[in-house]
Amino acid sequence: ARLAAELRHALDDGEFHLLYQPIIDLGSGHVTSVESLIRWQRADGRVVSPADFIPVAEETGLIVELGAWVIDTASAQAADWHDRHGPHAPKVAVNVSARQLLDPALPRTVAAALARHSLPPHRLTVELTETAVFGGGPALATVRALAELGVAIALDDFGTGHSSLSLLRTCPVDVLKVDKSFIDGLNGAPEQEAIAVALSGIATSLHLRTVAEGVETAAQADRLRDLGYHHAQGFHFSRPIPADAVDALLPAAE
Ligand code: G
Ligand code: G
Ligand code: MN
Ligand code: NA
Repeated sequence: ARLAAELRHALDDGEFHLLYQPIIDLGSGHVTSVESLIRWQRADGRVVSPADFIPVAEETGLIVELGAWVIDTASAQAADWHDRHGPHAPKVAVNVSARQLLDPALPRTVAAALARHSLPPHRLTVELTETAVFGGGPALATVRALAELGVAIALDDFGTGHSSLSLLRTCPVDVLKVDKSFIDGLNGAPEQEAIAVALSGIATSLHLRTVAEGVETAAQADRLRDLGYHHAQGFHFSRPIPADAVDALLPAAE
């Protein structure tokens, strides 16, 4: 209960900020998009991980307001990069939790942020987990409404949730983010590698883009390129970093 009250004040006092983790095109080596990841820096300077406060924000429902702040802030940043770098600007992904997806106003929240910042919809990606979408009903209807806005839909932590394959038929999906647990097994664990290979094949046949998550070594990156993965993300390339540090990784604006 105390944490819940503190989160409320933190939002009012502007104690949240976003970091951005680069997502790299394995072919060109360029940063083509970034995933926004929220951080809470308390007044005393301590940084709290979202793993510790997102579940509380979900339980209390504050995630709806906090999520709207994330969507607006990430859209503003995406528009700023787009203004300065044009077609070479990184696209920006936001994480949306199960509770947010049950809010029927979510598509309006996203549409308002796009309009406020004049951001072309395809420059924003919404990351959802299979589990959040699973079960169809209102969550699935909301995903369809988001897709109709023109934002990209990514399935996060893919392969670890429920109902993976039937979901690819019923849910509009553009990007599969293959979970780190399968990537960890490359160069050593044949069964994990077999799954990473199969997921790449499925994605390619369905014309989905693939992002390998949690890439920590050059050997994994090389193997993923050979396996036909399009994009990769992980500490091997970059940790989550502030927006101005992303700028330094982009080709100089014309
Ligand atoms: O950045 P880090 O790896 O510590 O993130 C931990 C977890 O918090 C991940 O599951 C990530 O998806 C989630 N997370 C990070 N930022 C956000 C956010 O803005 N909104 C939601 N709903 N989840 C987030
Ligand atoms: O659930 P989601 O995929 O949104 O979680 C993103 C989380 O994964 C972030 O907290 C981020 O810090 C973390 N992460 C990103 N790349 C790596 C990596 O290469 N290794 C590890 N251990 N964690 C990573
Ligand atoms: Mn994610
Ligand atoms: Na993930």
